[in-house]
Parts: sequence; C-alpha cells; structure tokens
Amino acid sequence: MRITDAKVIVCSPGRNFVTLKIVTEDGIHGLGDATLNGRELSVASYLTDHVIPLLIGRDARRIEDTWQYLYKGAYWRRGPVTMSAISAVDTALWDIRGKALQTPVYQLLGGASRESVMIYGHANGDTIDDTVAAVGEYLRLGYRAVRAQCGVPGVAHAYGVGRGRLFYEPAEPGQPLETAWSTERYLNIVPPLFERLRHEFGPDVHLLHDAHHRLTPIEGARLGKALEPYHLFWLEDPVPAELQEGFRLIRQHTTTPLAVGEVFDTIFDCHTLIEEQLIDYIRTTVVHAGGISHLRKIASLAELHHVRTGSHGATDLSPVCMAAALHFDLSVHNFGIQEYMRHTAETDRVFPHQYALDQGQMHPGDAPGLGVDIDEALAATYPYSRAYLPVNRKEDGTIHSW
Ligand code: EZ4
Ligand code: CO
Repeated sequence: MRITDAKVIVCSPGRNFVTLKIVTEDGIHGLGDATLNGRELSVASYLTDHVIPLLIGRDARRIEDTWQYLYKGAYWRRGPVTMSAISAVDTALWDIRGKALQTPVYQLLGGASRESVMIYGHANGDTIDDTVAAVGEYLRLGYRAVRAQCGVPGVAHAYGVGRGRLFYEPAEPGQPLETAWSTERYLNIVPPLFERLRHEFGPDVHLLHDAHHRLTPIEGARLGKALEPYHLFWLEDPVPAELQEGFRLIRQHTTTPLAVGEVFDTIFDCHTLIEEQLIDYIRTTVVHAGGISHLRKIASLAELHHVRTGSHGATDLSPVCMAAALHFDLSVHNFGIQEYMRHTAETDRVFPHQYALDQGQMHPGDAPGLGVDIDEALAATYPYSRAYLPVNRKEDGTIHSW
C-alpha cells in the first residue's frame, strides 16, 4: 500500500490549524494534526518542504519504521516543530491503517480498556463568584471533572480567564498581548477559590487547576500544600518543566497530585519525572509528542511507575488530534483523564467527526480509522491568519513564563 500523495492544509475556522493529509494508491486517505500554536507555518514548511518528498512511494503500513526514519533520519532530533510534523505523519498512518482494515483505531491498539473516557472542562471567571457559577454550569452539563481558574485582583489578563464561559482562546492577531503577573497576588487567591468550590460542590467533583509554569519549586510546594485540604485531582504545571529535577522539591512537600507535560515532545522530556515518581499524570499529547506511536511508549513507561495519562486537549489541538487522543485514551490501561475544550462551531463544521460527548464522558466512535475528516472546500474559505500567544511580564516589567 504505497503513499501516492500528501499535502498540508492550513486553515483558520475560528483559529489556525495545520492538517496533514496522506493518500495511498488504494485511494484511502488519512489525517494528522500538525498545529503548533503561534508557530504554525514552521510545521507546515517542515512537512511540505522536507517530509512529504520522503513519504511518496513509502509503504503506508510501516508506521513504526516511518516514525524511526523521520526521527533518526533527520539527524536533528526532538523539538516541537520536528515532533509535531512526525506526529502528523504517524497519526495519518494510523488513520489509514484503520480505514484499510475497516476498524476503529482503538481496536488496533489493544481494544477498549473502558466504556468511555472521562474529560474535564475549563471553568473560569473574573472573580471567585464567577468561577463558582462557571463550575456549576459544567456540573449541570453532567461533567464530573472541572478545571477552575479565576482572575487575580490587581493582575490584568490572568491566565485562563476567557471572554466567554465555554470557550477560552488565548492566541490573538496582531502583536502578542502583554499580560501581567504577580506570584504573590496569585498565591493569595487560589486557596480561597478552592476552599469555596469544595464548600459549594461537596467532595465528589474532581477539581483541577493549572499554574501554567509560573512558579518556582518552593512556590509550587507552598501552593500544593495550601490546596491539600481541598484534595485536587491535580495541580498542573507548577513550574517550567525543562528542569525535571524541580519536581523533586515540590514532591517532598505536598501530597497534592501533580500533572505536567503539555509542552513536552518526547519521552526524553519526562523519563526522570516518571521513573522517580515525581508526577501523577503525564500530559503529553498526540500532536506534540510524536503521535499515537510515541504516546503509547510514554504511557507504557508511565504504567510501570503508577503514573496515569492526562493528555492536553485545548482548542489549539484540532479535532483530528482530539479524535486520535480519544482512541489512545480508550485503549491504554493507565488512562487518567482527558482535557477537552470545546471547539467553535466553525471548527467542528470544517472537521466533521464521529467522537461524541455525553455527560462529561467521550467516545471516539466506531467508524473505521480515526473517525474524523476535513471538508477541504469549507476549510479554503477560512484562510490562515497569523496569531500569537500572549507574552507575560512581572509587575516591574521583567519577562516571565506565560
Ligand atoms: O495554554 O494550549 O491546559 N491547557 C493549557 C492551554 C495552553 C494552550 C497553549 O497553546 O495550558 O490552555
Ligand atoms: Co495547561
């Protein structure tokens, strides 16, 4: 089954997406998400200029061999641009394999380990009261897990606080928005937020929080300790995780479960965290961490060390990634939770999909392959529009992690 054609489709139905489409001699096509928020065209070029010429004529069934060919063959390993491109190829080849064998991809990954996949939604508001109301809305929709963020008094544009309640979209056209940051003010508001949420909603709802890489290890330890009475499902990204050792310090001080990994692109970014049991959830995702093939290797290592998966699933991960993530989630034994931020109606129309949400649980559907497609004619009506994630500064003007 030779690959005869491949192309990159860049479109912006509500936000930018980069999609790889691979076609075989049998007329089967597969899709892979290659979206790297704020740096989209670099992955499009990597694929078009450097990878697609290598794909034509290859056997589409050789998924692992193609992965190794692109990873080791480039000589220059890892990095988000390279790995997003490899992820897209890997995802598209799994899609093709499923379609060729007339089976949903999860059946090729060992079959379903569970009936459906627990997801969490994003609740946010300018004030604690607003966030409490937003969490309540998710619970009325049947969600069992909700991430809660709220505005920080004295801080403009706090992370995670969107303009709508069900959508949160931080990338904007024009120059990057400059947001402000104060760790002191932030650490004053988060514990009262969760105290209130537990008081309002009782012990059963899973509550999550994302510190978005903004703390030092000792600050992360303090936050984790302060949140212990409210038993979070997880505290995400307490520190910038290039330095995996930073988690040793946090871990010594708190029993709040820790999650990290949405910006990781290979197993080499998280093997220390996993092997030393410094985290509880690994958030690597299909589009940025080497596709379904590499994510399964990370999950297998994690399974040995009592670490569960909690893949990133923000709006900048396309429905193609979401579909692939759900096949992965349904199949791996040590699945924990899946993030899901609703896409806009325009995005959902450009990417018709089989996956469905019911009462806070999702299922990828039973269509052959991934069960997701792209309407190319409709996609063409939404041209790419450059957008950047915000840049963050401390109150004195010093650049800080966003
Ligand atoms: O900021 O996907 O947990 N989710 C997140 C996201 C990220 C965006 C960056 O592109 O942290 O909202
Ligand atoms: Co996050």
